[in-house]
Amino acid sequence: MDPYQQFSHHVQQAADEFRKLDRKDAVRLVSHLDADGISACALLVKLLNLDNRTYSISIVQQLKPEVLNEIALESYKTVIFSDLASGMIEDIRKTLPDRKVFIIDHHEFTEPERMGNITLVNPHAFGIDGGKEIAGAGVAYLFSKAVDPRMEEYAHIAVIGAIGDMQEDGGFARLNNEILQTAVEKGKIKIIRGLRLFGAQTKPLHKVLEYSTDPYIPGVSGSESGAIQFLHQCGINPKNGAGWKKVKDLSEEEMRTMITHVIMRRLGESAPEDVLGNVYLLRQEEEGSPTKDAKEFSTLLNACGRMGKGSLGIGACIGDKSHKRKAVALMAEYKREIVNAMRWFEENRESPHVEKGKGYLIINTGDKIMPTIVGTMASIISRGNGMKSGTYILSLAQLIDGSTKVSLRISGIRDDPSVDLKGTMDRIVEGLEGCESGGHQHAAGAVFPSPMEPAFLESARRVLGGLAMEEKIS
Ligand SMILES: [Mn+2]
Repeated sequence: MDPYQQFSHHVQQAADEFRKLDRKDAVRLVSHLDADGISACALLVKLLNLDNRTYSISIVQQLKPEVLNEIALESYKTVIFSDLASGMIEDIRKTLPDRKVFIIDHHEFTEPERMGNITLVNPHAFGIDGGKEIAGAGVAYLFSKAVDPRMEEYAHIAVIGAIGDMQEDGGFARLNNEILQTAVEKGKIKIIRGLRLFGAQTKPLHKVLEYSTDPYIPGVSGSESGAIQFLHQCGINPKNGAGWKKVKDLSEEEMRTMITHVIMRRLGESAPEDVLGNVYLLRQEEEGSPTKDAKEFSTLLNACGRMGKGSLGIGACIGDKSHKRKAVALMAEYKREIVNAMRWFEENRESPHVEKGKGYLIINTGDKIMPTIVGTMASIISRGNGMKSGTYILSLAQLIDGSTKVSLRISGIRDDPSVDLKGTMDRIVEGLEGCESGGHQHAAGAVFPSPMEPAFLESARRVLGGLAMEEKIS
């Protein structure tokens, strides 16, 4: 059997285990708070609904030992973790020895000594790359479909999760692609070739162009007047009567003209035609809504999770109209939080909260910024103007429970294989007892008790400063 057949066989076995569970017993679900985690949870919720089972949900940023301790006090006989927990198998086995546990995940992990009562469904166990080929929602989809084939009707939710985890790159790799094909066959997703512009469904056209930093459009990105002027050059009136035109208002002819002009503007860039990509539209969603484009949908889910209202995102995924409306409203609040965070950063740039080192920036927000959006803030700063390419951005936020959450990003360089933020974070926390790290190549994080901040920062300065030195030499 090849690895894919083995994985599929294993998913089937896990589904058999699940079917054996008594319907009288409620199930405990715990999922990650990002778009992928919420999509994964939505699929499991759908499955439990179809299967006439009752359940209770928690959406968390990290699976900390405290979460496991709380579950240990509850009476649920079955616990399902999705889009997290692969790295916590030992802790789970020790804290929940008498429960049936399912881990439905795609994060890398080290094989534990014993699995005990845990059923792990993770492509990495079969040498399949869960970083590229399938996200947490995809694994949840395969598992759900193995339990109940009717779940094929929800394949598109797994696609939203994969997009949220940045697994789309001019198309999808094998497992994701199979799931996408099902969503297309079921009439849920339509793929169109178009400009890779974020917000195309909901924002005015000139705003979409102004905010486009990837692809970067010289003279247009970052400039509202530049964007309006650009549209006039294309022979497109940016206005639509009294309001502004959106991408959907363009004729095919206008769209083609605009694409040509964007490419011409980018002739000085390394890949000028790199503006076209696949756009994944959800057929059943309304035109112009933030849930029409799968990419925007994933942003909406992420916002719900980070604002502490993951259940709204789950409702939006499974088609609950009222939840969807509330989720869209929440998006505005989320944007305000980000604007506040960026304003705090601008105001404190020259204060002791922001430390500029050689090749790195450390931003200690204390308790001023929501811990769930500190990583987003670091990402925006890393993409901003005036940040030297290759600068490490480390941000810290204190949680009310007495721990500190850290995010690591890097500016510029996107496809440099020598960049490995997860590896860098692992080096920073090495030898720091009680400090947990995680993440991947382009984004990493850590959590530790707040009194450890000085020790953590000392190590971070040494590691990040050392990387800046290495780059100079090479
Ligand atoms: Mn994920």
